[in-house]
Amino acid sequence: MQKKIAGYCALCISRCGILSTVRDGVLVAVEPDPSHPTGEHLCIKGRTAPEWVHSPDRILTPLRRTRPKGDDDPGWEAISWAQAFETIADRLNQQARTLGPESVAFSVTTPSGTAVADSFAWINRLAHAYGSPNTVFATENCNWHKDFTPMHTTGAGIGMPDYAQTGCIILWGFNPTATWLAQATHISNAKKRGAKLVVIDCRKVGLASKADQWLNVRPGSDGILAMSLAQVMIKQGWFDRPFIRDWSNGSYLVRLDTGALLTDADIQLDGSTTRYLQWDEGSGEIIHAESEAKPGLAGGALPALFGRYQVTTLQGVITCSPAFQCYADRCEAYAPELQAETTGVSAEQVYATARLLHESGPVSYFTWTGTAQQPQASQTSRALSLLYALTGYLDAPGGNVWFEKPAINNVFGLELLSQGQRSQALGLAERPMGPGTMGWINSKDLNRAIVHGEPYPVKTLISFGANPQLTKPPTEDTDAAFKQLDLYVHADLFMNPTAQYADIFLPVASPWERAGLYPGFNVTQQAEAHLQLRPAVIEPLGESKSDLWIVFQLATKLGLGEHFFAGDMKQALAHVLSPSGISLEALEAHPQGITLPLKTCYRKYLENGFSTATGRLEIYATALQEHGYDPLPAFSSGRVQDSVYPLLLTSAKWVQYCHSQQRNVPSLLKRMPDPLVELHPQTAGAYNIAEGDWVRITTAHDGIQARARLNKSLQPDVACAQYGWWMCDELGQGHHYNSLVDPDVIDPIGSSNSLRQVYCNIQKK
Ligand SMILES: Nc1nc2c(c(=O)[nH]1)N[C@H]1C(S)=C(S)[C@@H](COP(=O)(O)OP(=O)(O)OC[C@H]3O[C@@H](n4cnc5c(=O)[nH]c(N)nc54)[C@H](O)[C@@H]3O)O[C@H]1N2
Ligand SMILES: Nc1nc2c(c(=O)[nH]1)N[C@H]1C(S)=C(S)[C@@H](COP(=O)(O)OP(=O)(O)OC[C@H]3O[C@@H](n4cnc5c(=O)[nH]c(N)nc54)[C@H](O)[C@@H]3O)O[C@H]1N2
Ligand code: SF4
Ligand SMILES: [Mo]
Repeated sequence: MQKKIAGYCALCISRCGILSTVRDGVLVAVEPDPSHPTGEHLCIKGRTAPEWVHSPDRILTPLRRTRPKGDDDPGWEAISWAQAFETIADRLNQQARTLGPESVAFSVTTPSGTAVADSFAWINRLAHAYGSPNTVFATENCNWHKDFTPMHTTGAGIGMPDYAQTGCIILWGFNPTATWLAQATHISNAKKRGAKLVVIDCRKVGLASKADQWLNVRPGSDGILAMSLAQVMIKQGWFDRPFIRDWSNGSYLVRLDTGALLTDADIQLDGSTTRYLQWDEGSGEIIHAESEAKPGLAGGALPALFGRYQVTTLQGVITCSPAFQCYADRCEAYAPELQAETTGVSAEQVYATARLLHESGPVSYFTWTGTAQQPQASQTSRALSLLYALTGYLDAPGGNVWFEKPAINNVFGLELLSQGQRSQALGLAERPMGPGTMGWINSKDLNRAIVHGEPYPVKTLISFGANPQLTKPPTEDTDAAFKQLDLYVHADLFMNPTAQYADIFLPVASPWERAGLYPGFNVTQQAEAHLQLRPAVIEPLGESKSDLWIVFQLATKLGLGEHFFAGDMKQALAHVLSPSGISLEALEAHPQGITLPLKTCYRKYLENGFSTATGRLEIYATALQEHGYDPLPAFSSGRVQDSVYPLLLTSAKWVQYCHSQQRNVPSLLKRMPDPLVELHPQTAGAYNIAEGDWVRITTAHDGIQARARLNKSLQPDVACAQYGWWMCDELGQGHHYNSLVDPDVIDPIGSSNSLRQVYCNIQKK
């Protein structure tokens, strides 16, 4: 019996539309479904999914450890689901009473590189309903700077390029050919229709070969490069002046003595501290920002963006400048001529790129981990948001937009946590604007709480996938933390180096064995309007179960059924769907999904303003300033290189694998059998290294092995290596990229690690 069933590949963020062929209960083939809005192409991971689903390495029963942690063999013993839940629920109930629910941390793998997106919101809801503000995941090195940091500037994430209408696309530290196939497809289409392309990447990879401008930036200097581009655009007047004047706080006056925005309270007793002041170029006087004509409408006043003005305040006469002038001044320090050596990009190329942006709008951009895994990632994100704001195409046709998506109920459940509990999120006190605000914590803070009880003890970890032993830089506490946990539960399809520390392992069904709801496929308006309930195409293997089932079972056993539809998953999904107007039954009857007739609404700020503290796009980030951070981007040029560690190492993703996964898929391993390090041929020559040689990479923290691949697109002193390797027989241990990284160097706002700015040495093995 053979069937072909429509669905989507859930293995990464691309969520490509697929047809799965099932023969006698076995998944035998996966092919693209061209009728699906993301079904034009399929990558090799999707095509080889049958090998992954039916891998002999799948763990198919719940397991309990019988030997001490640290032993090579955990002495796994099969147990029943009932036994597993009893142990977990007893422990969680008891710990909530004795140490408080914050002493239990939850963990989840990345929804962008796994199928855990099916249950991501529900896993977070479980943590919140239980009372824990501590869910550890990859966010600080993954989506935080794409989805959350831009809020400090525009009140929203970066949105999505309107590829169908854009005139010029910037891909900044983002290689969709390897990481988001559906975007790569639309970029290629836009390119064919004549759109320009700018790629900013330290390797000429993916679409960079088709780019009109490829900027070979030195790892970690992206923020500086963004300021260089902005300097040219401001100096040449190549920016959307009316948009900046009317819709940003660039026209608000800044007191140059204190750096604060000038408000009504500065000029009159009992004045408001939230009424901002501008300089009217027409009358040569200060005016109240909001009391004049509605921004964008002719009202007589012409707020200045440049200049220095003397303003009489209650404290005397002080010098003020529009915030935009302060930004322009800051950009001067990063003028392209001054920074070419730091960024590796010539002043001529910066100038030519700025001109291209000016002449070929509407401009759109996408950025991801190339700019996020750096110790200055938050200010880098700010610099990118500001540069983009200069173009004026935010939320405009052909710019970065927010396609209309099906309306659904959000079940993330942060509101289930009291303010008191929310404020206990580990790391939130140190970084009040970081992921802690969403109940997300990082591994370093978690390890410290487990090992040192600081600021309070954490003794239990409930993990849905993830492999932080390899995907995060190890801290001195990492091993001790995983050994010291009283209870560590890991739910996964496979055993991994982190799961080896578990007390209880729960077997998870693959996305082909369970249903999954996806409300919006991101990349175009049509895709974003597509709502799909991916059906299970085969029975769950062995005793494996979906993450959703595990969450709902655990919730009811903990007495939290009221927040989980008394354990009824169908009712829960129907609740999620209810605002969309599409029923669960309708989606079940249409496994290929249903596209709603939604239309993009552009320039929503004309109606609503921006969701920032001042209600305007914030050139001057007032919320950051309030928390003691610089309201304008500022960057250090990084460490001066030394002779011991002369090379600058970064990392990237390849199409064959997601992070530390899929190394057990024979067809993929055949294509990419060893961890790679890319080196410039000249550099390789200087170290007597040839293509394919094993190389040792050393930093102040560790040394690892990788196979050399020569890549002449790199700058000679830059290298790029793979992370996530652990199954490699030839050399056993010693491929752990992140062990090279200094775990103590983190972004002060968002806490991202320095994964892409690692000073190292290499040697032929
Ligand atoms: N095949 C595959 N696809 C994936 C994933 C996967 O693991 N494998 N993971 C998914 C997830 S979770 C994510 S977050 C996304 C990430 O998707 P991407 O951000 O596209 O991932 P990367 O390839 O790691 O990084 C993009 C580019 O950044 C460049 N780069 C490195 N250092 C720097 C730098 O300092 N500056 C600049 N400008 N560029 C730099 C690299 O050369 C690389 O080409 O992919 C998702 N899709
Ligand atoms: N040096 C360096 N390090 C990086 C990065 C980098 O570019 N460079 N990228 C970072 C990024 S962007 C990310 S997102 C992180 C990712 O870090 P992690 O979230 O730790 O990702 P993986 O290594 O892919 O681990 C995924 C685990 O979850 C399991 N899994 C897969 N699907 C499911 C599912 O549906 N349910 C459950 N319960 N388990 C599942 C897999 O079998 C695997 O064991 O890595 C980060 N680490
Ligand atoms: S890009 Fe590959 S892994 Fe990602 S959804 Fe598409 S087919 Fe699956
Ligand atoms: Mo990620």
